[in-house]
Amino acid sequence: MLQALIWDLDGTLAETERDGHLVAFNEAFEAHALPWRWSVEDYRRLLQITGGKERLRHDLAARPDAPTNEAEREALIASLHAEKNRRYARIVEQGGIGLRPGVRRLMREALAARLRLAIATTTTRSNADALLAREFGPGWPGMFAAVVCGEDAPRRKPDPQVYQLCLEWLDLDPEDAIAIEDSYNGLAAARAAGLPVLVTRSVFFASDPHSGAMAVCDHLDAPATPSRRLVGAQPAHVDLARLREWHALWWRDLLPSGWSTSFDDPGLVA
Ligand code: XBP
Ligand code: MG
Repeated sequence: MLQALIWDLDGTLAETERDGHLVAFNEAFEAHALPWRWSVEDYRRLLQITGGKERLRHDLAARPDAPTNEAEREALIASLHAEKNRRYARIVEQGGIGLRPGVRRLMREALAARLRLAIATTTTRSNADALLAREFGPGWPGMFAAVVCGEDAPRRKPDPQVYQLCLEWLDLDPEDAIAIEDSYNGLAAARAAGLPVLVTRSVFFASDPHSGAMAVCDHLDAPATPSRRLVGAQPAHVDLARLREWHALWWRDLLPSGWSTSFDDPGLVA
């Protein structure tokens, strides 16, 4: 029985990377009087590294003008990351981001049907708090049964840790929930935790493979394509009735038939 929707945050709830983190990283470089800037194309490549500090560490490793002393480099990474998060929160508080189409509608629908909502993100908790407070107001903690962030799950996606912890906090099995993700790393993490995944493509991950997804869409108000093993029409948008239908098919027909649901099973390409 479907009991919860587990949402990724960056790229899924909102286009936080393009409109928030990238802008804030570049502002942080400037505030530190560093000549470094990331272009949109640089950032698309860097997003293969999940986690803002990890992304900085990866980038600095290739910069001849970054500190060579490890302690100094780590101190710079920590300082840049803290500055980036302060600036990110300011962008969010000023309303510079906003939810993606259909997110609020599907959340309301799920809550009205007494499903639980949860967040499974690798971002820092202060970033999640800023976005959720801005979009849902001061009562936002009452909307979510679990909010698992980067500090809680240090092993970054595609490691399943953040999803496993989320299921643990919800006291649910993977059969009881659906994950909603935008990136292949996120899809892989959720699938490795045993969850069926709806992929809602974001700007930076639009061409990521979505092999193993339960269904894929450009956003929740757009038509969705279910995995070809889930027989059914292409709905005009993603609503709870359709998610319930796919979820039931996923577990009732797909698994007992002996098909593998590993995320690289080519038979599961949507
Ligand atoms: C999100 C991330 C995060 C954000 C930045 O990935 O990788 O690192 O880019 O946040 P996902 P921090 O959507 O797969 O959870 O700087 O706080 O890490
Ligand atoms: Mg994401």
